[in-house]
Amino acid sequence: MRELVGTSFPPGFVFGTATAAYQIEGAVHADGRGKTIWDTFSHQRGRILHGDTGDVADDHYHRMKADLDLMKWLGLRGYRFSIAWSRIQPTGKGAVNHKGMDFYKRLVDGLRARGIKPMATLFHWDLPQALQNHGGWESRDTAKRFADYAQLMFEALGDQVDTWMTLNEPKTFVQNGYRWNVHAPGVKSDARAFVVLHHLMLGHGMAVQAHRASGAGGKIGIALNMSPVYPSDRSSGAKKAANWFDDFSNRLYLEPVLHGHYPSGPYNWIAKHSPMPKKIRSGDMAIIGSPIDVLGVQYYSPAYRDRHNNAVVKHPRSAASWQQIYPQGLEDLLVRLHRDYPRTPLVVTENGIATKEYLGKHKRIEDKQRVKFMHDHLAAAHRAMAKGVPLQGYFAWSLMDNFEWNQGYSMRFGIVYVDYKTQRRVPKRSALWYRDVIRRGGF
Ligand code: GBH
Repeated sequence: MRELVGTSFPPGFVFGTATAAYQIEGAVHADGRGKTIWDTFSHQRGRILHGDTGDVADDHYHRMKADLDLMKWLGLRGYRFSIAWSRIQPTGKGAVNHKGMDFYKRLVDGLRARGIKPMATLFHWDLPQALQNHGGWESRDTAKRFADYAQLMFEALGDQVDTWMTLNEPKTFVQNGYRWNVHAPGVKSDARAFVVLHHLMLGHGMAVQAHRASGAGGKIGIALNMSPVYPSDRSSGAKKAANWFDDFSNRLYLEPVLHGHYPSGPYNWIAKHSPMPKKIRSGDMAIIGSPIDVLGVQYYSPAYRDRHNNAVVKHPRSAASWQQIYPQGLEDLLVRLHRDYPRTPLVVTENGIATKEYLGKHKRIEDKQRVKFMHDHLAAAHRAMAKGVPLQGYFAWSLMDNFEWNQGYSMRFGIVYVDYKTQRRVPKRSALWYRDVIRRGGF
């Protein structure tokens, strides 16, 4: 392995930024796009802070060319975006909607022309509403539909996309969407949630197999959000609670994908609360465990558990109440993933911090907190690499401020500020800093 000096990253290391379709595109009626569960959800009263919706968002659908030039100006080596399934198949099945497909073809062409490696996520939560009307991910059929849609994408862009990610954060979709009723489709049912989990996993595995069958050149993986879990003190109770939470929030997603089975602790709990076990057919686990080329790691916050199994806060929080700032957690997480899954290369597909800044009369947003956050997390990633972790890249969440789900536009994660009245993009201090880091290959 090439020696890492100071905080310089290896030449092939992919410095990128990430976004997702519903959070930036807007243009929800353009070119035959079908309705999604997030269109439905965001238009229900009381669901989203201030009644915000993704109808316009960053209007990226109409401003893609300028946004590509912004990425070029930043010097990005990679860009992670998601594809809105309902632009490709408005009802989630059937023939390709060519105008929708053309948008992603132009995006991918534009990235490649600028020397930016495209990473495409196939599902970042915006399920076509027509499929939801037939049970959505509670229905096994949706996994098959997803693999069919994935296959259409591999046929169209298989040779141009560097890396495919099947699903973004199945945990968040299951938890927020089906257990806590705060994301689309707005359900509160453990029974249904874990059926959804199995079908998501199955869809992932079927898409991986479709990718292999297509003969496309690129890599494929899945993007999982994970938190290192620490006991809040030295008691055996806290240790036990932390292990349980780790099983439930990390291993429940890692083990099926990388070892082809659900971990027994969470599985036994699920079996008591959900008919999910009845949905597992013979052969499913082998499909789910189909080998992947890369694991996407999304890290925002650590988690602590005390002996009463309560969550404990130990570090300063960001503007998002759920986020504790702890860069060391990223090193710990990466090292642990490499220890448990030594054959799998890793890429940080999301890492970022929420702020609530407003441009006002100032010319620039001096987001020193974000600069420090990115610096400290990149340094943590670098330490993990120095310990031998095969980390291939780092994608900052996010390229620009966007629709932060149930928090609407109030929560800003971008390194580029978006003025939602004018759609003007204004690079924050963190964007200038990142640009410099990319140019120098480190800091
Ligand atoms: C990622 O989610 C998403 O992939 C991305 O779309 C999003 O914009 C970004 O990070 C920033 O949030 O829901 O209040 O009960 C991170 C997902 C957010 C999931 C916080 C768990 C827990 C607290 N995490 N959530 S809450």
